[in-house]
Amino acid sequence: MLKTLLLTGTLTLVTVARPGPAGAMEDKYWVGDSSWWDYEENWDPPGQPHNFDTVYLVQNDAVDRTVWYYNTEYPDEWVNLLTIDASGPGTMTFEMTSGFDHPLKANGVTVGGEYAGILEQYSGDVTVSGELKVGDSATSIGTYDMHGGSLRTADMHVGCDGEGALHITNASADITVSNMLSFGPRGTFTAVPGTVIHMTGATFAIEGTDGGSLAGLGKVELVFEGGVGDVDPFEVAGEDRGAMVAGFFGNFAVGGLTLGGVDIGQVVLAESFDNSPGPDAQYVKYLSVGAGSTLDLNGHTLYYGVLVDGAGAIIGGAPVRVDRCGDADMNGVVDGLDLTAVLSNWDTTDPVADLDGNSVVDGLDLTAVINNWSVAGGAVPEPATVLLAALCGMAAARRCRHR
Ligand SMILES: [Ca+2]
Ligand SMILES: [Ca+2]
Ligand SMILES: [Ca+2]
Repeated sequence: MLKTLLLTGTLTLVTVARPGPAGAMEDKYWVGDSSWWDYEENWDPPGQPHNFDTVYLVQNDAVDRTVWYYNTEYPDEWVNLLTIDASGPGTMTFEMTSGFDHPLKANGVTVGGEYAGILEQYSGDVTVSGELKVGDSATSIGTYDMHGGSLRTADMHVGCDGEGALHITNASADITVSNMLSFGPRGTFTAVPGTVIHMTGATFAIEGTDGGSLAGLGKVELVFEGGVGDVDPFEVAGEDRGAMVAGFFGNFAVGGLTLGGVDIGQVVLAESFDNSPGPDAQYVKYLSVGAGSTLDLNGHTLYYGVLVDGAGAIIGGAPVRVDRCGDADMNGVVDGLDLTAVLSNWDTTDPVADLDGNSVVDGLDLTAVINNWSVAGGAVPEPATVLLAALCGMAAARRCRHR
């Protein structure tokens, strides 16, 4: 629709010049319907927010509104708190529109404060010096869909006390959290493979008890790179299902835990919340502890599928390698992709294809693929995937007992 409007000229981008010097900080309320951020008449008091104004994208009627962000007038100025919150049946969506790479700088952003709010980011750079809260109070529903662009925030809380959803639909989304990334009791998270979240001094916290609601964790790589003066707690959240691939599904498993990026990373496993039955354990598909980095298990159980890099220090216990049962890429299906991984890395030390962990890709790894062959090339629905993983785990247990 937006493109249509632009092409037909029914909506013309006009940046309204504000005469005179910048005024004092104000409370700015959206009073327009769906329209552009920089149109003066959409605001009460009139004028595009800037200069640490407190911004309310709120409404209480049945109209669905989208506020398209367009800011060439004050690209370097900050707003104080931006709140996106609809109390009526209509939706309130704040959209960082595709093709307009305009920066948004805020002390804080609340998506769903007491009611419901939606943030759709296709483009542009969001910088938050304090808290980005998605689903703040108990009555709120917040949704943050990130399709591109960048986010730099001190804190990101997905589901503070309310329902908060984070959906990352494009691996090009550039995300850095510098103080805390938390998922609350009603937080949900989905992501596409290849998603990376940079943790530059950030605690990782989970308060939920349903691993399936945070399935995105299994797709994301968390890169801890806070430097020498920083040690980041990491909440251990999964159910201890033993050294089996079943631990990777619906169980708070993280796709990649990487220590060391632009700087070294130091992480200490922590148990602040009882997320799962029994003592919590953490599953990680790809574990990398780079030279100079330190991972402190702190007495907790950490399972991993592939040790990508172990040049750094691992203290406080020893991580346990999961028997991947032929599932080289840990996607819950043993199929042609796993076979290709083994054959294309034949006679190398490739850690992904080295299924049995004997440091060479050979007939033993090929046998693991063949013996656990599950579905011939087809994708299977999630429940079946979990079942296959569980069966695979059971098979592994039987083999272990036979040894
Ligand atoms: Ca826990
Ligand atoms: Ca597989
Ligand atoms: Ca091997």
